[in-house]
Amino acid sequence: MSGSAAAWHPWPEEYAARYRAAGWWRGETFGSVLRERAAAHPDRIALVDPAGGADGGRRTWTYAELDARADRMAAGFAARGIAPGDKVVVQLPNTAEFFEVVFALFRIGALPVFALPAHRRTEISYFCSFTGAAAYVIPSVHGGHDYRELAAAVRAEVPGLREVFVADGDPGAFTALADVPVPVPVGALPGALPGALHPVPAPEDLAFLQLSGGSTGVPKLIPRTHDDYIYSLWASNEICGVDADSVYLVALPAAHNFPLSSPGSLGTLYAGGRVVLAPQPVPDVAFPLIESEGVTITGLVPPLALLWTEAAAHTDRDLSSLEVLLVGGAKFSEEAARRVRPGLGCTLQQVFGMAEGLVNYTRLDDPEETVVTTQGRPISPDDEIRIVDDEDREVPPGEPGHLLTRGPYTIRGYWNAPEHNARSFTSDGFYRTGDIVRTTPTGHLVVEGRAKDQINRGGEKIAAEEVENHILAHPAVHDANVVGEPDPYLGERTCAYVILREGAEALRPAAVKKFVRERGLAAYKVPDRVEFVSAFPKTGVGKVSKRDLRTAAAPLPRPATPALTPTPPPQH
Ligand code: AMP
Ligand code: DBH
Repeated sequence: MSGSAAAWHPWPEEYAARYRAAGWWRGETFGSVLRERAAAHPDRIALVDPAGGADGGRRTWTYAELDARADRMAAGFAARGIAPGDKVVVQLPNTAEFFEVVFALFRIGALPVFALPAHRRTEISYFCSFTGAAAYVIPSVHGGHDYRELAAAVRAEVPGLREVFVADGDPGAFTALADVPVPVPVGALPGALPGALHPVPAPEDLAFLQLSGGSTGVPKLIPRTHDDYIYSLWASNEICGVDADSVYLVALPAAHNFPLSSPGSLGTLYAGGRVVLAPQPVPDVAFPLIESEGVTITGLVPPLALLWTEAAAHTDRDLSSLEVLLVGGAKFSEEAARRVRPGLGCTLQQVFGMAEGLVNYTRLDDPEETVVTTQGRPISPDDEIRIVDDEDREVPPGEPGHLLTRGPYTIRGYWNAPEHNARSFTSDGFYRTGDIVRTTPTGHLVVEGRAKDQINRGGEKIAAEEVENHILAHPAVHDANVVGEPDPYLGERTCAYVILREGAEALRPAAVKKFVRERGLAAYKVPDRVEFVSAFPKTGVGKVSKRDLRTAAAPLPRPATPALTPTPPPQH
């Protein structure tokens, strides 16, 4: 069965015992944590959804309210046949319902599969069919996209998908999320649903499936447990100074691992703090929220951090409550990093993390030089780091090499992917991150590059192979290679080099982009540039040299349109 040991790789018992004995794994579940916080401080505000009210105005939920809502939603899901171990694809924007739904699923031991609002038919159908999802949760319309149409297309492709829940507005042919909750008697046990036979999820059970940017033809799913993820939350809170007085702004898409857990919304809820949901990450939306809600901490990808730093110079908004800005997801240049403190008046923390586990932070008391020149050091004393050459031999200290890692919150295998796991994990359980790093004498990591065949487009990861496969489906295309090329705003953007079939009618770049888009792929995966060539550069052994393709990149035109970052930067 999907939730069973056959589908994922729990930590070997000796490691699990060690992580428990060390105090990293506390034996808590998300359901029990929320219940405890609600009991300890029922009236504290947990969530602020600035546009979530019935009239489109500000809406807040206290801890008691979130807890009660999660219970009623859990009971409603259970009544509709969602059972422990079931997968539910959750594709919600930054709204309070995201938390109501995921805590409800946590309570019944059903597993959210965290899709991003940008995902489209191809990705969602894959998540639904690959996980055998029982349900799919969407907004009605968001960002100009009608998710009900998307759900109808997915439903047609994946008949096993039993239910689609629509979180707001007109549900169309589907079920309104508001019709799901059922009353639950007061005082129900943590996680136990009255009238249901469901066992309470155990701390070592899977809590959800997170997505990997990946480097293969299809995205991979990352199985995370209550124990391991909750450890990454409270330890991140200690490192980032998140406590009950913190106000965390979710600027990036809520389901992404970074704003979810580093320390993110879930870390902040663990600490009893307040989470503010920004509908958009742009300064025009975020700055007024920082001012009115007294935001103390947030996390951004580098292009947005640059945008905010520049916009701060011209804003009338009072940003003085902001104490910490986390920047990660892609390499933050030293020059940009130096501008954060003078520009925004807050402390920068670089964060180099991955949904598979390992997260590194610069520390709040690190010297400024360390903060601007490194990507931080691991959360845990039990994070094991190896930096190796192509033959898996350790490189001398300070030399760049492949980063391998193992530890109390780093997975031992992707979900249901035995062949891929054989490549992505060593036989002794280290995850091959695909990143090239070096260490400094202080134990901080500096990201030097990447060995995986992936493009990091301003923090959005794109597996080259996935996009290549879609381009190859075009009848006029003989071969295709997708590589990253420098972009002044995004860091990297994508270029597809395409060889047309002999005798095929000439194509325009726009036709290739349209073709990829119409295959139902997230917009950020559509190549920024398409170049037609007659041959690819080859390596000595005759393989396509992506390195040569990258350096063959054309001169930089205007910045590409960002995905995580909706408006282009101001032009100077
Ligand atoms: P994923 O595995 O999809 O969660 O993406 C994680 C990857 O993002 C890492 O393995 C890195 O390649 C990249 N990444 C995340 N944070 C940083 C950072 N601060 N600097 C450079 N690369 C980063
Ligand atoms: O890029 C990431 O996946 C990432 C970046 C920063 C991440 O997962 C995280 C922090 O937790």
